Amino acid sequence: EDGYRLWLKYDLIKDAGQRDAYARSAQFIALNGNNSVLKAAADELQIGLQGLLGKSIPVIANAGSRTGGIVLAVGNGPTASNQELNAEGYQISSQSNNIVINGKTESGVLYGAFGLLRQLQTRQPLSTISLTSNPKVRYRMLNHWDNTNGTIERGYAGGTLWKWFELPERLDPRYRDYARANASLGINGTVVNNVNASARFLTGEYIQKVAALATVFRPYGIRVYLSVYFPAPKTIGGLKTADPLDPEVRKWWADKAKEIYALIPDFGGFLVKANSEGEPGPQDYGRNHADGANMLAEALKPYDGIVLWRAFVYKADPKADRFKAAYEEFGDLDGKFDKKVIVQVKNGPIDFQPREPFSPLFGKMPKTPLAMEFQITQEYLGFATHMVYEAPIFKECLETDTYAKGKNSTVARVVDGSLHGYAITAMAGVANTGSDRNWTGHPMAQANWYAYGRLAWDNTLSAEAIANEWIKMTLTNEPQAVKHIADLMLRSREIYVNYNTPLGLSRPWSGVHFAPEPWQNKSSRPDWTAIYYHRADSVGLGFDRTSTGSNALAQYSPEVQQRWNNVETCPLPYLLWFHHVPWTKKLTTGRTLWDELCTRFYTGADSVGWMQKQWAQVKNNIDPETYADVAARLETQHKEAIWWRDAWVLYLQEYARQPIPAPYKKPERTLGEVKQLVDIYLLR
Ligand code: BDP
Repeated sequence: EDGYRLWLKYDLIKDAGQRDAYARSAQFIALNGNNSVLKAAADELQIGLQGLLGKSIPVIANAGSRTGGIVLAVGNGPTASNQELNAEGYQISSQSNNIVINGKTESGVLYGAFGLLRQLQTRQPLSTISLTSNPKVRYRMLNHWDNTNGTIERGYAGGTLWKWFELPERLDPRYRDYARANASLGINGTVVNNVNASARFLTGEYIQKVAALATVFRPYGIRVYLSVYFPAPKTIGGLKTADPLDPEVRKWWADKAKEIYALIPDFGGFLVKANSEGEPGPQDYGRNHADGANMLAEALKPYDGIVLWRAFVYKADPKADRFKAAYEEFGDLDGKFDKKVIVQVKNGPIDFQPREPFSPLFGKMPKTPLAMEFQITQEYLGFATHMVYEAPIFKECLETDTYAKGKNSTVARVVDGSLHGYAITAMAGVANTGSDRNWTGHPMAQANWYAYGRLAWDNTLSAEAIANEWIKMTLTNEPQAVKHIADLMLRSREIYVNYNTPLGLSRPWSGVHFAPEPWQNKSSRPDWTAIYYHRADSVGLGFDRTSTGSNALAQYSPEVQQRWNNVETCPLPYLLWFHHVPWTKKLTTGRTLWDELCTRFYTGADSVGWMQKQWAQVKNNIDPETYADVAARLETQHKEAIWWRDAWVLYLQEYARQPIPAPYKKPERTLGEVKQLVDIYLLR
């Protein structure tokens, strides 16, 4: 078992009785016509049923009076009513002794086919099946940070999946499997290249390559998008400026869009990182984000494409609080964007930390559709050696109340449009896929791709339900083992936070975002040092964002402020995000800040030992290769968790000047020794 098949394993169901019961309901697949999306649906059902039932199931053109099969139906189909369906939703029901998969569109049927297979994979009964499922947001995307040279920014599972040097002529079979995996979750958009974009992607040469990828993705309901380099009209267009208000620049983009749509008629649109981390943008010409985004929207006007304009911006100002930057730049532009524009906001105000409060922008822009950007790749979550199940991170953000329109104005409702009635809605996940045979490096990181996709489809699913599905489809159906693994997954994020950034600490790293470096104090920008974020001093620890400090809290609704701006009542997970807390301050746990920090660092690192034991319990239920892979990675994780703990406690101890509280033992190494380890790690 090499993990290549992801959650689409379709291994033979061992229980013959169950297999027969399923087989009685799946004697044929009826499909009228030769639409390529429907064909993909029927193909998948054939592959899946062949594996699960050990039988080859015929595809027939029309069920006629036959019963005991699966009928794919588009439009009004034979179901009683599909009023409850939106464009990509599906309904699976039992009718006249057939299982009917009904969708308003072919894509709906495709998602229904995967939905039906999921029922078998998780061993649900089929005889009485009746389910309706609709995606909650319209654009459910993966963002690949892939470069022309084959590398992936913040990718930890090998190189890019896209073989640029072979495209457009050769289509790697893997592209189709990638598309199948995404379609199984309902992901319908792929941004193929890095947000730090090369202008090369807009050349004729690359548009052809991307068009070739699009032909493979199309039958799976997936549209391709490009990240664009804002000054491309200058770099590859030979113009003197990239000013978005310049008529020639506007014409260049309009022509470029035309060229793209001629080759990719269902092209999805543009993703833009501008005036962010050194990337050029409209501000270079005295214009604002809306000017830039609206110009691109105008270029896309004749077509069914959108502009995803990122709000990940902050300036190198030593006095500013980076936390506030996006809100300050975007807040006043609410209502100024073209209706084809959606502003893509990272879940937190800083940058994909193990735990962040939600970005205040989600409570601010009622007139501007906001897309959620989550990071699936584990940039700040231990790359591909630490096991961190991310659904709890995504859920925590989605479920937080912004109070934008009073109680129950959750981030989820902002993003899915139900709060403000956004015309377009989107969710983006920064992909964790790469050329590794198992796609994601850490076998358990497949669950993060899975969980992201499931939540993009339906933000009400629970982290636990998603974990259970994924485990059953991927690892084992044995109930006790499923329980053990789910428990492990569901606790993994909190464990990581405990040894890594407890109580609301953030960014204790330098450029590589892996090794502990809370002492790091030199960089080309103050906000690229660790000390900028944790603010340890002789008095205490944490970033004061109340009115006595940066007052970033003022960017939230009064109800949110009330919860977070009092150090006595601020929830501990967010404490140091908002408060500079004295080392000796008693927290609600009854311990002082210093003791509580130590407790978290130590229990966090110890808990990885618990994770190893928990994993060992399922040894007999898991394929041996996967078992050994995860066990080995957990061993590394344990070693590194202790490394993290030691780095933090020894460093902070210099400020807190207190002993490590009992029963915890003093680290076996000195701060100097830990620093040396990190220096070696950072050597190139
Ligand atoms: C940060 C990454 C950087 C990305 C940037 C972004 O460290 O590589 O380019 O985000 O999202 O997390 O633009």
